Amino acid sequence: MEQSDTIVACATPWGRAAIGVVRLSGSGVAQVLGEVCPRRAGMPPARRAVLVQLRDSGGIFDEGLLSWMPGPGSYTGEDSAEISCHGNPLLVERLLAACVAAGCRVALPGEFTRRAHSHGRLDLIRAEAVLQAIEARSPGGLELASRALRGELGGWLEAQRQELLAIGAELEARLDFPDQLELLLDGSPGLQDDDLLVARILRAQGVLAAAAATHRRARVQVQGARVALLGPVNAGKSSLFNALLGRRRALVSAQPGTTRDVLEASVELCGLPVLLMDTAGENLAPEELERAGIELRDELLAEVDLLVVVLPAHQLARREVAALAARTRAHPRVLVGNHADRDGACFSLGGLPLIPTCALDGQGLDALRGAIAQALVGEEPGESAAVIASQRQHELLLAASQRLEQARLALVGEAGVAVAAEELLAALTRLGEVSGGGVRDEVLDALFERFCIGK
Ligand SMILES: Nc1nc2c(ncn2[C@@H]2O[C@H](COP(=O)(O)OP(=O)(O)OP(=O)(O)O)[C@@H](O)[C@H]2O)c(=O)[nH]1
Ligand SMILES: [Mg+2]
Repeated sequence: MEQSDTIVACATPWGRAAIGVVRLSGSGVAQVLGEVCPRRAGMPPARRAVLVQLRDSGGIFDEGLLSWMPGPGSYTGEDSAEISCHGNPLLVERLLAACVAAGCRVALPGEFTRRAHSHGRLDLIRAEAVLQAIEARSPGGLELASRALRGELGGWLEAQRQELLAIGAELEARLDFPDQLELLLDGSPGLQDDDLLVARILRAQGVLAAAAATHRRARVQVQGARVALLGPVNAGKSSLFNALLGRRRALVSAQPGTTRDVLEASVELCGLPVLLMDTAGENLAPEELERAGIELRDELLAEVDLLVVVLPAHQLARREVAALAARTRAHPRVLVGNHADRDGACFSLGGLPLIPTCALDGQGLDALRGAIAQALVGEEPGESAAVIASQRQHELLLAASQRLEQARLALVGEAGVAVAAEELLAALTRLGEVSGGGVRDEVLDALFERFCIGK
């Protein structure tokens, strides 16, 4: 991948639509435009849409709107352009081919945003926020992305960095002037005694740890979670699936083995976007078709974030129940005792509590929704001014807070000021990496690969 290439990509989804948008970036854009949509008047005014005719070696094939955005004030920091043509994939394809014939290379996923980052137009926090804005599956996730894009997260991070720098200066002073510290402490109101410094490190560490702890909920808000209902045949999985969705999506019947294919539907549970899946029931002696359904279900289980194991509360002695309880032990799961309205219903299995539900009258559904949300995101995190949706940022903040903890322990223990100063420096480095300082190329590769082509 050459940074100097002029790149082109379609920035809208593939398919028929009102328009299709093709994006270009790089030093050769003006020349490419001169071939693909030449104007007698030369280059159009910057950042204004003008009507142009699109042409290739076969002649004029469409007309569209061209926006010319010369660097360095563009998204990528390079000369850039966007051409909106009519939204037929054949036309978009032809426009892309015309740009390639005029000297462009087709862009890699995320390459426009990566260029924006390498030209200093976007730090990594905002580049990741762009990705979140595209990926977000809930209004809450969009809000997080928008706040990070507006620089709130970056501002918060900078404030933490300044605080660590100030703590670092205090540590350095203790290292540089160990003998004169008494004197310095007396003479300089900026220098505090060790207890205050330790408290200050503890506070900074708590702030970083609290921000890192917001990650589980934020990640689900942005990416959504996959939750599968499974259980013995006739336990009422499809009935619960319908009840949670609030509409009749799955077939329900008293005949065991009703569900065979995996059914999926999106639903919001306690404000979290969830892809809910209904699956074929566990049956110890399945007929062939049912067995195929069970295989399909088992393939899927590796990919889900949470299992809702639906058990018939009035028939917990069934062999399928014990088999399922054992088989799902290692998965994150919520155990449900459905058919709570039946005689003999029991809500404990081998000492584990079951959430009582009745899919017919909706009893226990709110408790089930709450238990699913709780299992997905854990306890509500405590107050934090920053919310972290990116796994990468989460790990860095956690690492920084752990380094601060080490710094504090060094200061109160045997290790001493020099070790504390080293740990503090390491925490600062981690913090710097959040916005992109000193981040290795492989990390950038992995990050931008997750973008779509054309972004
Ligand atoms: N009394 C009572 N009946 C229920 C309850 N939930 C489901 N049923 C009934 O149990 C039967 C089986 O329900 P389904 O939802 O199809 O069960 P399933 O687990 O999806 O079954 P398979 O797809 O065959 O694995 C139907 O007749 C439902 O009406 C409940 O909570 N109480
Ligand atoms: Mg079913």
